[in-house]
Amino acid sequence: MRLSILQVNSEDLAPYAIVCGDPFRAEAISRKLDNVRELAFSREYRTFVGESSGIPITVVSHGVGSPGAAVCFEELIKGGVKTLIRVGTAGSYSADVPPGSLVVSTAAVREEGLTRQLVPLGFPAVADQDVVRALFEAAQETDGLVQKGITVTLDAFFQGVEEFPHAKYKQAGAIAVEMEIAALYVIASLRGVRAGAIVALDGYADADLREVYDPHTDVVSGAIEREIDAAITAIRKLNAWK
Ligand code: R1X
Repeated sequence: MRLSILQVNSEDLAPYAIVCGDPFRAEAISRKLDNVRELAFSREYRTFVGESSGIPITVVSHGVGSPGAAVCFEELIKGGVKTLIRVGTAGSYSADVPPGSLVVSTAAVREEGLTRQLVPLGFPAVADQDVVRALFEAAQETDGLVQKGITVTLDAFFQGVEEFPHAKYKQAGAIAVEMEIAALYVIASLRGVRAGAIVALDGYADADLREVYDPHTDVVSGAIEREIDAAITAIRKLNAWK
């Protein structure tokens, strides 16, 4: 089957997919795999396939924000992908998890506009528990802080006249905020596949903690390297557990 937006053939995809926002990060992830092929680069969606320890893995970029990312997730699932792991970045809500830390998202607050067009708001955006366990174990094997917990998915990156809802979700126990995980988790549940997400914290979302937002630091690059390694290791664990 030809996937019309990703511009790839489903026969070329692997059942395990690592997804990330940035097309250049997709390339960086693919460089950690063996026998890599670039399948397509269509809009923001750049698709590779490769292998780790003989396990075929697809790597695809999904761009910024839930609606565009959802197109990618839906086409991957139509194409036969059964496990999706998002490797991303997020803003921290707490000095307990400073920039450079990793967070495995157990569930996401649906503060975006896409998923309410798919299913009522009472439906949870929740990760697959095996994927969470594999990601958390793999991240703990890397050198640095890792936590798991609830993350928030927003649409707005820059603030308008409305207040961001950070304070209430921080008070409720959420630990980080980003822009795609709720879409991934809701779509995975609706379509009957597994999903999980790991994010590298690249700054503080909380205005009280934030200074200048600069995600281009060595600390953040190191965390991104660690989360990529954790995602690949997590796939090896999941493949061994089945
Ligand atoms: O999810 C967020 C979005 O894709 C995190 O980083 C991007 C914005 O810089």
